[in-house]
Amino acid sequence: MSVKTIKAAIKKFDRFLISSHINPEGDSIGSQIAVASLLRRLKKDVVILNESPVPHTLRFIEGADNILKEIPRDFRFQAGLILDCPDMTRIGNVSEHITEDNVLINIDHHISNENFGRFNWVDGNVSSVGEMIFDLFKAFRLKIGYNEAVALYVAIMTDTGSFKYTNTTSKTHRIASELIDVGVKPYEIYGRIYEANSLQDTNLLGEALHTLKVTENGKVSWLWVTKEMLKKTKASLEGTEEIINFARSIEGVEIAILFRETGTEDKIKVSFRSKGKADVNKLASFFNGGGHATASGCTVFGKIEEVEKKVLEKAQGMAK
Ligand SMILES: [Mn+2]
Repeated sequence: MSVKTIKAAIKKFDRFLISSHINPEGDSIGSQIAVASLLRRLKKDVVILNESPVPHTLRFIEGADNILKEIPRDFRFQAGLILDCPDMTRIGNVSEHITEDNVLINIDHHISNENFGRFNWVDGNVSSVGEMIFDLFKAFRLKIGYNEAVALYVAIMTDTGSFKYTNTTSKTHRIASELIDVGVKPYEIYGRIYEANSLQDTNLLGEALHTLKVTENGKVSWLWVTKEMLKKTKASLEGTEEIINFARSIEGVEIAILFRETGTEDKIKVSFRSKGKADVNKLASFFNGGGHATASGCTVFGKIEEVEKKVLEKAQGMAK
């Protein structure tokens, strides 16, 4: 399906529930805020509902305060607009509010997307849902305002690793350029998000780097974040997502892996990053996870040492 079909679908309904995945990042938060603004300009009733809170580095985005954790009691909606989610389990407890009567509109860029909606606009070739929402503004012939531009810029900047991942295209830059023309200041947005780490999170990075290892052939690197480290540094789990980039940045590495102990016993969160050669969506799908070819994740049950062994075996098979 294309942006045109989604435009036609949106026109049919008046009341929307917008949601996105648990543990949200820049693309999910920025895209939700931008599309909510678009719908309100079309005189639609809109509620954004997320299971998880907005990470503190993203709270500066105008409209972030309007993301709710509980649905207003009298709010009835016709359509659920689900962003940046490969499947419906990713919206967590928000799914409890969705009934058979609700039409789902699915806008996503994960190649592993299950096309769970009545309307599915899924494009695995775009950097971010932010780019897709930009196209939606164009389809409705709406001039993008400053706050909308900031939200979209955040979505695109974060999902492209600040315009350096393989998903960054000339169109990505053309969109960014247009958003800058609206008034977005790249240094300001970058500073807000990437130069606002807490001392605790930086100390955690130090701890995690002590566990960094690389396979003999140098193609797979990995590190750990344990419960012990989180306790010692008082860091937040929220601040751990960027740590994997240090493993990825080593010369010759093709696959980087981060193993994180969660609060739950023997449940390990595993994140993967690839520099482009290895398809880590495939790697994650061995363990019932998914994502993109260059960034993906899964949850594996077991002790961290056991999970490391299992996952490394598969990863090494893919990066020989
Ligand atoms: Mn995304």
